[in-house]
Amino acid sequence: MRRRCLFLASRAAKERLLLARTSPAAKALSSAAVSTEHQTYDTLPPPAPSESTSSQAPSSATFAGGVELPLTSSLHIVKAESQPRWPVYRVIDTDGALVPGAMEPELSTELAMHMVTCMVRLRVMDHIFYNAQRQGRISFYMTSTGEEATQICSAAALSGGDTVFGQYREPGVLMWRGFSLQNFADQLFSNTDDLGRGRQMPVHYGSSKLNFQTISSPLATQIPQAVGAAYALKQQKLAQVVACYFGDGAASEGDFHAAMNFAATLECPVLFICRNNGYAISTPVEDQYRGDGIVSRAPGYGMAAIRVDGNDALAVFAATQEARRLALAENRPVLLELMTYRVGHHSTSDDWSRYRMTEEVKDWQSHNDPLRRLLAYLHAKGLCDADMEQAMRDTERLAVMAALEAAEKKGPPPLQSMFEDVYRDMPQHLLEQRAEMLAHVAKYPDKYPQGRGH
Ligand SMILES: Cc1ncc(C[n+]2csc(CCOP(=O)(O)OP(=O)(O)O)c2C)c(N)n1
Ligand SMILES: [Mg+2]
Repeated sequence: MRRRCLFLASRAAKERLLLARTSPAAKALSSAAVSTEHQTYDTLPPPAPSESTSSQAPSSATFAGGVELPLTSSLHIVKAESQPRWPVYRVIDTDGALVPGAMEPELSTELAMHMVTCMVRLRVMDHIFYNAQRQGRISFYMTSTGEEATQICSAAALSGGDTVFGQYREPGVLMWRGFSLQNFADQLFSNTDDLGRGRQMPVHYGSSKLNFQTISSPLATQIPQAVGAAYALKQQKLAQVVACYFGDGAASEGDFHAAMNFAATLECPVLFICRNNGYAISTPVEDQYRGDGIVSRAPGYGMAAIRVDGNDALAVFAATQEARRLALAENRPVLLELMTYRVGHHSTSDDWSRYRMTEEVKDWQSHNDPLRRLLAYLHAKGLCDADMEQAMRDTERLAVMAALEAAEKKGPPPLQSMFEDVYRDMPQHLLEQRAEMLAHVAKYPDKYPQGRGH
């Protein structure tokens, strides 16, 4: 009976196709055929035998794609809220103590100390550049306060050859890879040493040398691009993955869903690293989605996934390391949802006090700070104490101030550079535009800052 049913269904489909091909008017008939088919479908099979009364009833059947699916006679609509919540993987608790039963990842003293140094550096850098924006020295800035572990400890588990596609709140990944404080400062001032030559907003960093694709402002565009890059790596049989970072808000974009499905079906070695920091500017996650965060979407795409305490440096490191191993070994995407909290404003154009309570922010700062947790863990191991931490802060403060002051003194990139870097040989129309612009600047020197265009 099952075969007969499938046969009739496919015959109906063929008839529809033929009808649709014969005449435009047939479209109406074609849709009528659909409803007929539905009725036929409903009436043809025998009533589903109740599981308790017939031991002869098949327990499964083959459906689209040739998959064998279990059958049930119980009419039961599954509600998302009845599904169990995804647990959060944690290695150290909020006091930095090892969680009972957790395995410590293999982490050399050198690596652990480099992690903490980078976390301190990022925090100090954020503090100083945020204030520089408030003083009007730079036009825009975004801080990562509270999210340092998601960036630095995931980056620590990647290989330098892996390509990174970031959103905008991942300077720690670049920092881990060796982007210097001077590189950051030069980009923020759009000066002549800015690797992007002043063509991007502040914080939209990029570095081809460090395999970090330049940030773009429109949300989620990097996600399908990352999948394409991962597919290319796979085709070239390179033992590398792509790490793609994005926020909980970006995961609401259509690009996110398209990218997930492509990555799963094309079996691409890509790590989707979602920083779930509770907000997309002023929109809290309660208004962003109705499911269990971002991680719960992975099984729907046929994708491996893990939810991680993003403020636990060791958990982020271990989970990313294992996800990378899996992505490479099995050529498959892995989604990581790193649960964290955005302590600062969304950006210097935002004011968080308009949409959240001070107590909420203070609570995260005092009870769940990723840097405090890692420092406490290292302190217990005798690797770091308060004096060392203070010395680190002092060193980094001096280094950031030196980079800022040097960047501020540098002039802007030459005006004619805006015509470069797209074509190897500049086409005629750009040559003409460049000449016209230079002639204009030469004619009105008092209207343009000194040094520009020369
Ligand atoms: C396509 C698009 N829509 C809207 C925006 C404006 N916008 C910039 S950042 C942002 C919030 C993104 O939140 P999330 O992805 O959670 O990242 P977070 O800022 O929390 O790190 C929005 C809505 C944009 N840049 N691009
Ligand atoms: Mg967010």
